[in-house]
Amino acid sequence: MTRVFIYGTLKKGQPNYNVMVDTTKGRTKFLGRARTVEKYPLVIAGKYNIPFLLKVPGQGQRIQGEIYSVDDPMLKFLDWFEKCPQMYQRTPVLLKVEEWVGEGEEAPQVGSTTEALMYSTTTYKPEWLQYPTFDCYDAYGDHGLLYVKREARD
Ligand code: PCA
Repeated sequence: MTRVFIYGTLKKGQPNYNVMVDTTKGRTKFLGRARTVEKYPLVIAGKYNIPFLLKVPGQGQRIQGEIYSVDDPMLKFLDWFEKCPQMYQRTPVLLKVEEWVGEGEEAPQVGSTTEALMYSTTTYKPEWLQYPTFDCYDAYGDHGLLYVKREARD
């Protein structure tokens, strides 16, 4: 099992959450919520309004998201789904735990620091660094940049 930090469309209530609970792809277990220790620019970019966490630590905001434990088939599926490593790269990130519901011996304390893997990107257009940043992605937020699901793209 691998711990993954989810900050975008795969979060609960977001357009791709169905993937996280699709048991034909693999298994996921929600462990809790956390915020990145470092700031990152989380922007919404491109004609499909895709959320991108740019691998530029120190800029932007501390990002809020969810930690899941995923099995190998699900991890493989998520890599495919997130076009990793072409579009996003899956790399470790330091997190401060805000809520923990996962059971087991390795449960971190709320307020402590833990690590997980996340899908961020080093391949972005320079102008994206000027875009508004978000700390907590919501596809349906008042920014109006509604995410375009894969099946609806042209
Ligand atoms: N899916 C991944 C990365 C960005 C996205 O939309 C996530 O939710 O963390």
